[in-house]
Amino acid sequence: METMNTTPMASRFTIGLFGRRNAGKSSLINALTGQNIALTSPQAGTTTDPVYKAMELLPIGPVAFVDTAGLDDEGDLGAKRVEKSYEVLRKCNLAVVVVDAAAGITRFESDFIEELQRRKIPAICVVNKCDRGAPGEEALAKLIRLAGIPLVCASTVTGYGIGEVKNQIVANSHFEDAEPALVGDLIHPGDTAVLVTPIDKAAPKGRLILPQQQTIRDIIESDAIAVITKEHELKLTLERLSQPPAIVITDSQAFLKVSADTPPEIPMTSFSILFARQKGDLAEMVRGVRRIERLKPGEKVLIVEGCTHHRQSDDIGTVKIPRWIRQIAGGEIEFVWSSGACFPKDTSGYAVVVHCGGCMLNRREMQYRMDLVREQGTYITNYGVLIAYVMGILPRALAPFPAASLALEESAP
Ligand SMILES: Nc1nc2c(ncn2[C@@H]2O[C@H](COP(=O)(O)OP(=O)(O)OP(=O)(O)O)[C@@H](O)[C@H]2O)c(=O)[nH]1
Ligand SMILES: [Mg+2]
Repeated sequence: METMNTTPMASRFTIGLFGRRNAGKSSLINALTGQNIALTSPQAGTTTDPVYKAMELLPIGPVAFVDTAGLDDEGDLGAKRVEKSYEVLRKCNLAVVVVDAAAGITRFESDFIEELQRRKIPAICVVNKCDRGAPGEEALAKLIRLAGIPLVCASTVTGYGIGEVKNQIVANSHFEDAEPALVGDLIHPGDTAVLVTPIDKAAPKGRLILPQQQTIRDIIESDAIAVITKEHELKLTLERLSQPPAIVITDSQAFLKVSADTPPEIPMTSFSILFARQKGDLAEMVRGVRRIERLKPGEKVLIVEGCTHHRQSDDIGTVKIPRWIRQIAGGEIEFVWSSGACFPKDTSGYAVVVHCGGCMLNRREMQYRMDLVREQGTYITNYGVLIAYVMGILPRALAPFPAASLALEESAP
């Protein structure tokens, strides 16, 4: 379970273990971590749901291993489990495909590796149970050819090859798709950044929400100073500072007041715009909001929430956003909602996808969703960009980001 004292799961380098039932996926997690944390047994189908195990794996740092159900599970329930194993891919930075040396690579592994390549997820293959007989030269060549990814022979029972599995995990872990800066590139050491976080009935008790925590962390890590206030004290806060802050960052719901209370020469943006930039492509989100301006009555809009953890009665995704979009479009628009893991593979029937901030999604998953939508000729935007647009302050909120500002001008109707 994620707590305030651990690295958030979405920020951990996530390593999924996949393979047929009984291949030794759970045993491999135990061997890699040196702990007995995953349940193993000779019974096929021991692991039924994805299980996340957070740990430190040097030199990578905080990682999460994901143990999954077998790719060859059968029956209605089995098919659902296989689907869940595939869903884990949306969070994976690296996949380990585990194969029983005696069984070799079949269409279960090949289909899966194909999906990995489609999603551009780096992967390695572990040929397990080599204590019972390692593949000969010819068999090994065939396995390497069929897998098409780096391959290691190992045994979780004797420990043979486990060190090499670790080496290959490290060698194939690509960090170029690690998350870029949140605010670090907008501030200098010694700068002050003012954060505005309304505390209303929707705010969680006794703490700040994850995007706020992460922004504070990024500011102090940049040797800058974070000053945090509610929207009502913003004016006073700015008066008290002896120098104007480098930036004011607000929760979208306080946009109007914060924009009014922040002098125009001080850059101002929102948490959700910062996250939209970090996780995806802000310029593309801006083009998506422009597409909403061109909506015609009868067109369809998909609203996607990455998680369901802060649903309220006057829900932004179910009430406010549809209302705003109908107003912008000036007519009846058909809305469809999806949430959690179920991002539809086919979005071609929609004019625009409106996505939540995606605080529970990692950058890779957000990129995958954006690519999918783009390939199908659909537009995408997100809550934060749309709210800024509706409030009439999108140009100001985008001013710190030249590429996105340009996209806003270029895509003007
Ligand atoms: N001989 C031998 N047996 C192994 C090895 N690794 C795992 N096993 C055994 O294979 C069986 C299945 O191991 P698990 O780790 O539960 O396999 P799994 O892939 O997680 O299986 P499911 O959860 O059922 O999909 C257990 O009886 C393990 O003890 C190995 O390297 N050599
Ligand atoms: Mg298992």
